[in-house]
Amino acid sequence: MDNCIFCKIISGEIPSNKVYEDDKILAFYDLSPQAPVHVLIIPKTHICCADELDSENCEIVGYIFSKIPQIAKKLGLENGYRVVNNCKEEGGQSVFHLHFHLLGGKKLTLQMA
Ligand code: DGP
Repeated sequence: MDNCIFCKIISGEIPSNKVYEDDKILAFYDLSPQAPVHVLIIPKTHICCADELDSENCEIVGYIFSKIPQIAKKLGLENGYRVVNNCKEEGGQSVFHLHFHLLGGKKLTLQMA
């Protein structure tokens, strides 16, 4: 999609530090890490946000979660991690291409807002 930062990362137009890639998804380090390990996992098809998911396109979410254990292991997150999705403005979303934050590398506190 034009003017989507993450679509440009997928196409290679914007460089990223990749952790995992296959034909459906890409995982790369977040530019502004909020934890010692902070990776973003995105589908290669453009979906704006979790609120845009429906029965036609939601399969990719299960696929992403099926790959998270493998990605977490590669990142050394054997002791645990957090997966976060921010949805739309009031949910704290700033990049409008569906993504999951994979955070870890320390004992995380519960911060709801
Ligand atoms: P969110 O606020 O949930 O939409 O998270 C968007 C994240 O994307 C935020 O943590 C910073 C990250 N980010 C924004 N632009 C870039 C970029 O160009 N490269 C990388 N690696 N991360 C980015």
